[in-house]
Amino acid sequence: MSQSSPVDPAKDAAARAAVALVQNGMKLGLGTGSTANIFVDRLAERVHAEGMDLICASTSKATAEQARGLGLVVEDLNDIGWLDLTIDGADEVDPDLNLIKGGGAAHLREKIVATASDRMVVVADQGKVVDRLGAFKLPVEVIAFGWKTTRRQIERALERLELADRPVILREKDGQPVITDEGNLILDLDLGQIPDAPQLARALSAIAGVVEHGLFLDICNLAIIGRADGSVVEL
Ligand code: ABF
Repeated sequence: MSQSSPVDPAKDAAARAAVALVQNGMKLGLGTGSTANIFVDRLAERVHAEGMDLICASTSKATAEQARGLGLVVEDLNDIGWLDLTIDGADEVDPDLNLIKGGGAAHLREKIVATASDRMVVVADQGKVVDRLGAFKLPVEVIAFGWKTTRRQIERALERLELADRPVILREKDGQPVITDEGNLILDLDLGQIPDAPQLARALSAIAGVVEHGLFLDICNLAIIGRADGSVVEL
């Protein structure tokens, strides 16, 4: 195990169930975050126990380091080309399998990897399941150049969508802006509720300076939701 803290039983249950979906010879996308990390741990256990051959692409430097440290083969997505399956975490999952991702600041690579996969499966604990997306602050990765202007454009877009006065917050850690693996910044949109996610996604994607938003619409094929008692449900 690569975790030093006790493993959350709900996340572990989801991760174990996802490992069962992996078949020998697959090209596999590896997600980012604590649940994806548990999946990578469990995957490595199975790969070594069964002598499986897999080629993995990672959604972050952190997961690539973890996976390689556990003896998994991680290659550049450009060299792999296309993936059979990606397993990743999420910040919110709605009943239609639409997601908010990006709490770990990795949603740009996560979306590239997920959409280069035949199948994308989310692993999450019950707390991530919502009726409607938006309580989790929506992450938007933006170019550092002119980011304050980009923020203003986002605020204007929100006004047009009757989401005026919702805070758009530069993500910081230890008093410094968070820098993504691609060298960009993150703006977190505190929306409370998203009335029309496709409309918001289109509006954000149309803004110069926005690299990618954390709405994953019609990308996820299955969500494996773990519960504290070790059981799982599928959405
Ligand atoms: C990544 O990790 C994200 O897109 C999401 O933000 C986060 C979920 O992390 P955790 O599993 O730790 O809740 O998948």
